[in-house]
Amino acid sequence: MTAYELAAKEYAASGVDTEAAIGRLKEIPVSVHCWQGDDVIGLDGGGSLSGGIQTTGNYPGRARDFAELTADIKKAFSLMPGKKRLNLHASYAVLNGENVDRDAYRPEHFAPWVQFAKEIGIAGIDFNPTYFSHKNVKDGLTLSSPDENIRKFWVDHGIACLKIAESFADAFGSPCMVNIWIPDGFKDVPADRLTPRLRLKDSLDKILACGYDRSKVVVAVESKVFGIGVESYTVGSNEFYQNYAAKNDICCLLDNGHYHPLEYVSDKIPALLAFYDKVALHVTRGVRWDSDHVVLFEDELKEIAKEIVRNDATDKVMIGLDYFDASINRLSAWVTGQRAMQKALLYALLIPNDKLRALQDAAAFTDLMVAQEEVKDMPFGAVWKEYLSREGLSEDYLSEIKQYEKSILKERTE
Ligand code: RNT
Ligand code: ZN
Repeated sequence: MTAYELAAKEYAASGVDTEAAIGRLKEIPVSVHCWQGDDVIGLDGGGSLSGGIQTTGNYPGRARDFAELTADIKKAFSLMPGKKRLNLHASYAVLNGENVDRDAYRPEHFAPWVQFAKEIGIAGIDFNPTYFSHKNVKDGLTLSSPDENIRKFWVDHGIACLKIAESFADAFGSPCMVNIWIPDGFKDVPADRLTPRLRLKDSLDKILACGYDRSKVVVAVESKVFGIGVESYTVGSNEFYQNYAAKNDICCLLDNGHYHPLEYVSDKIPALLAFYDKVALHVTRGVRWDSDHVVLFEDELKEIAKEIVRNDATDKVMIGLDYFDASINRLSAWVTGQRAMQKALLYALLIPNDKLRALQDAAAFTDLMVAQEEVKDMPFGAVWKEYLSREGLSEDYLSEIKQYEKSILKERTE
């Protein structure tokens, strides 16, 4: 018997069908962010990152233009198992020298991305207006700015992005998720916490009133607790956005780096599933702060995956990745994080969830504890390897990436 056959037998004895798990896993889309490839710099000219988020490190080989970024994405995606979507920021517009600002971007500025995504067999594109790294971030504020012209510019940017998102939905026949995150906040104690939030509310109302097609575009709002240089107050806080989303029938995006350290997104997912049809995620790994380290196969990631799988919410929870490490090979960062997400989903699919739920309902907590411990030393690795080989991949992705580093990345000198 092969290692997989032995594993399948052992799982079957605990009531788990490994074939069904593998079959489900390859259908769960993961939206992979484009911004790991270039340290969130973008292609539309800013050149540096602002907004209280930060990449650290100076590993050679950063993608500097559309051609380099797409080449890296193509290579990295070829080493990722499962169904992939591509998550783009508006700052990745391909402008070809045209003098146009973010309030007037059009679908044609992203046509090369659509073509590229189709060429490499991507299932769909998701989108993000870019409210940072731009001269119109005035005094750290965008949609909540007291300056009406600034607010108008960013409202128009939001509307432009919804139109672009519709074009992505049309191109792939698959709805596009648009996530709104703004960096707005204050470094030190504010004199007024309400008015900026009322201005943000009004700006969002104006964006949503543009008449976008809700069957094609799913809008999400992403809250945050604090950013670097904006430690004391965040306009788009959790309570603000959760209420805004509920009242306006849009959805919340939970980034697991955006809460106090002992608040868990795995616990927030089922809370929101009780009220919302859709919940969006930015899966990341914060080390002491929202540091966006590469996602690893760790406990909280497993808990997040469990909440998606055991609540039958694989079509309700839109999984997106959001991390950026500039201190290591960027392709390896991409693949390691995406594979970790897939591993966590497989791990959750291989848990006898009905059995465990029944123990909980029967208040059989002793049995439940023991059964949950047993899950941890099941032969997960053999099923993972089998899944990879059926996806045409092996466990080793690093040798290929090192080869690519040698032949392609080394040639890129700043
Ligand atoms: C920032 C948010 C946001 C960004 C990306 C680039 O704290 O997490 O989602 O990381 O949009
Ligand atoms: Zn995020």
